Amino acid sequence: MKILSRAALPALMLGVSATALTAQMVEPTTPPPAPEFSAQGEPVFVNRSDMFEYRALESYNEPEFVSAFVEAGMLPPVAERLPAEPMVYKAGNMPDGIGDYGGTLRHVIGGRPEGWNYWGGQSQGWGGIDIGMTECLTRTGPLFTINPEDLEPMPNLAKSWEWSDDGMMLTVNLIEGAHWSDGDPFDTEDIDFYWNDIVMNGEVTPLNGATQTTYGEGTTLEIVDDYTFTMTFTTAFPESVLYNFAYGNFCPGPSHVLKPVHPSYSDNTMEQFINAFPPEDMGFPVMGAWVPVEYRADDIIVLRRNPYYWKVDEEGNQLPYLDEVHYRLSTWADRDVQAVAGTGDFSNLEQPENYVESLRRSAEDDAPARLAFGPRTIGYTLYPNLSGNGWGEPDERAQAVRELNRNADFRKGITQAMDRVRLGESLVKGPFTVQYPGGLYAGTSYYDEASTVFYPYSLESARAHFEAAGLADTDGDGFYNWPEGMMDGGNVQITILANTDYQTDRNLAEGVVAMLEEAGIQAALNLLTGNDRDAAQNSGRYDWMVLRNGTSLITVVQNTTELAPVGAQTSLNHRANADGELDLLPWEQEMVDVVNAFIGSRDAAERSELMSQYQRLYTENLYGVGLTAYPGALIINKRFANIPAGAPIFMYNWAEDNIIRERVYVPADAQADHELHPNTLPGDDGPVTAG
Ligand code: BQZ
Ligand code: CA
Repeated sequence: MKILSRAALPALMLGVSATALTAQMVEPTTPPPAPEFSAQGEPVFVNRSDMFEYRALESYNEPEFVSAFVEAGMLPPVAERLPAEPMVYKAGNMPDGIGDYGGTLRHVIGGRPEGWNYWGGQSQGWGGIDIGMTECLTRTGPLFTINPEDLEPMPNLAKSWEWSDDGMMLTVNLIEGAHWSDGDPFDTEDIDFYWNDIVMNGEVTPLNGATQTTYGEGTTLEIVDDYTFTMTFTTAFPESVLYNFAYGNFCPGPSHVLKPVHPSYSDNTMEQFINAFPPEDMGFPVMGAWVPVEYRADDIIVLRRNPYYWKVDEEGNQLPYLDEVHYRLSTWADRDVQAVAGTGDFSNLEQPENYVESLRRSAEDDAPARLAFGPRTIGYTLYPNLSGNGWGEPDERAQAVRELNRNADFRKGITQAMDRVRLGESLVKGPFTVQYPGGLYAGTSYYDEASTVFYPYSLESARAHFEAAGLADTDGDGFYNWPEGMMDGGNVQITILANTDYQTDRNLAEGVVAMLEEAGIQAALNLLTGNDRDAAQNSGRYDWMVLRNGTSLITVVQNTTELAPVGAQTSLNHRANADGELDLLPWEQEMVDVVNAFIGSRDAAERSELMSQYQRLYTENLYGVGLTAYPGALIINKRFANIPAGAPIFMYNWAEDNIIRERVYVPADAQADHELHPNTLPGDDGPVTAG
């Protein structure tokens, strides 16, 4: 620690000797060991080719009620509704084999739909609804069951791809003859619109956000024919693009309905484009297995099977098996309660406050749902806004906080004010939570403990770092003041942005505020509901935020560009200002270089070494202040079959993707009468019956 040189001047000005300061500071260590917690249920590891293939079958089947639509001339025969070579799921990989048609899957979600324009960045309420409606070029959720030697994104809408010899070009082959749920052909018109008018248009960012640098600076895309396109890169073999072809990043929209209302092809403003498909509008075309047919605000969204879905089982049964899916518009906590009570069918148990009651209820003989804990992949980080050049238009106070955030001593003070044992126990007692330093998760493939720097809890050391950052309690009220001439010398005040839709997020944010106050920093909560919180984060309108981490810190290969400010809009907590300028700190630049080198490398040993460097840069410099991490549990009603063993609630994606819902079924003799629109198919204005 070069504390003498850096802190000497401010310390001497405050009459505290620099040596006294260093005596109070507690050195960083490596992280404390995680309490043993073994996940229940192991995945059955297979190769992707064991799971599915693309193949034409002799004949195809559909639910009886759908045939009535064909007989009434309302639909083409099923063979014409399917691609030449549909995706065929192999029975050998289905835990409970070929399924029965019928049944309803009842999700409960805590989000709310803003509209159907996922490509305009609108949320549909999360909880699996967008994952199910928007299918993407590749798929990664189910990768938790794939053998490490075959670990590469699964083909999905892209059925195959080839690299050029020099690795500078990728040729992508789409599935041929698939249709949107309204019968419109799926082809490279949809790719062209998505790439040129959404991804490369800096004014709009799709939900979960592919941006101009997600596929590498300077990358171009060319359409070759109806089902083929190429991408040309500026570095060789950026294989991470295949992961960024998956959910969230390359999920093309229905260009036949989006293009006519896009600003480049109409008189609409971007705002009008984004809001062109309100949740009340039914019949929005999807590539997913189910299509919205009913929306009642704050009550429910009902979806019915997509008659053009492009996947079948080995006996030629067009999928999905389940005819109807609900998203009850409630709260995330209620999702847990309803799943264990049996009035809902699915939950990712991710809020530890509900663990004890959920475990107790699920242990009873007559419990309606199975509950299985997975690996420790749910984690929270306290992120500083590291922009010093105006991202999010800060006022004088907010700008002053950001200047502090960019000071290593201030960040060290913040992290050493965190008592992570107390934070974890405030959520749940027992072997669940671990003190999380931040950065890559312990127990994951790129984690390297020796590269992980942990700053232990110490109020004394926290205060020493705040003083080394030039702060002093000049009016003796127990809270640090701004230096003379700044903000009228009043107390430093920082705000903590958090998601009010989760008890856990609120508990952690409240704990952070209390601990900062104990260390002499006044903090206030800024609790916003999901969609507003996400918007505040993405526009940089916050000082610090409590954030539940995404997949990038768990798998590294999914959403890799999120790991550092490699592009203007890729980082979680440091994006470019309105002029497109990123004012990276030196160690941030090093992180960017390491992440870019990782993206460009095909050498496993080199990639591991680069991620060790990343981990040291992240945890030593506190790109984020880790708080706590713990295992989640999957809760699913016992009547459902084909649930893959060991499915984690969160890894490459959420369980709503991981369990492959289009293969899930309810055995005929266990189907309950939950259907709200039996024997109907999606129409332009809602559910329609045959004839
Ligand atoms: C899972 C998930 C499926 C988003 C969302 C929500 C948004 C965030 C995050 C989770 C919910 C559930 O998480 O909590 O268990 O069902 O939907 O998408 O927190 O506010 O923006 O990143 O995935
Ligand atoms: Ca004060």
